[in-house]
Amino acid sequence: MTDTPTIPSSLVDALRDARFVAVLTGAGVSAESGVPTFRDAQSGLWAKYDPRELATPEAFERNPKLVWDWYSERRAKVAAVAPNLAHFALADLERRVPGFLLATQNVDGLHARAGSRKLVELHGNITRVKCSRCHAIADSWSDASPPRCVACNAYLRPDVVWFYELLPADAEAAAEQAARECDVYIVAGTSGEVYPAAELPARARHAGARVVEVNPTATPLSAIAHDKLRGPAGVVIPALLRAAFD
Ligand code: BV8
Ligand code: ZN
Repeated sequence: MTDTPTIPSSLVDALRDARFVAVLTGAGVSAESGVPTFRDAQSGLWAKYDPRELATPEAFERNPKLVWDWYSERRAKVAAVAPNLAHFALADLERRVPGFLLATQNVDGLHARAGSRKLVELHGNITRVKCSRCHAIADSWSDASPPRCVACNAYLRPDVVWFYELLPADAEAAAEQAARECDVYIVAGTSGEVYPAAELPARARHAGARVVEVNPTATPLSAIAHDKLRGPAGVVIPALLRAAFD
């Protein structure tokens, strides 16, 4: 049993008295569900590709079949796993504090499946598919690689944010506002290397929030975290809730 890091009593008080709690999550929060993180070596036929090269408009332009098949494999993996204790604890935290917003970089949809509602998906969602030209969301699609849009015949693509594409404006604005307004900012399971999401914890600290990092290892964000809870999110976040609310 992974031992739970000690939760400072001042953090417990801060969480209990918080008017607004904001959270940023990354791939590490889904690791215990069996979803490989971005830094985990890609397996099988994808081993020779850097995810950051595949997740770009250029890659899709160059080789639409390759990119579509990569996402199809990831979509199938995500459909075969379930949310873990970290996802459920964050959905529970949402119900225990007056103000709350969870901003995720994850495209796996596991937060929503765990019951999170005050949730914004900064980088989209892999279970959704849209047209690469008219952006119409497709409810169903052929098994072609990639399939085509019934309205304009352009290729369909996953409804995710690729590198060098802008984030959904409403999601980004909501995440920035939550960072400015929160009393406690929890950043869990992210390496803090992808922008603009990686700027959010610093904005929260700058606005006076207490920043809590949940990650087994140190990251560039550790420097701005008041609390560094070293352990897996599926152990640490439930422990945080037990300490503060049970
Ligand atoms: C944009 C969707 C405007 C697709 C993703 C400023 C400086 C430098 C570069 C830039 C900058 N501003 C913009 C850029 C460019 C770029 C960027 O940030 N590049 C980086 C690589 C330097 N940003 C963009 O392109 C963004 N768009 O800026 O548009 C623009 C336009 C034109 C030109 C310039 C700017 C769009 C970024 C979004 C890209 N899409 N995903 C898909 O999923 O396929 S990013 C994707 O990678 C994820 O969503 C996530 O954001 C990132 C992976 O990071 P993490 O989630 O943190 O995962 P990682 O594996 O790295 O780390 C896991 C962590 O978990 C580790 O720390 C590990 O220790 C920990 N962990 C492991 N197990 C556990 C655990 N923690 C807890 N519990 C455990 N059990
Ligand atoms: Zn179309």
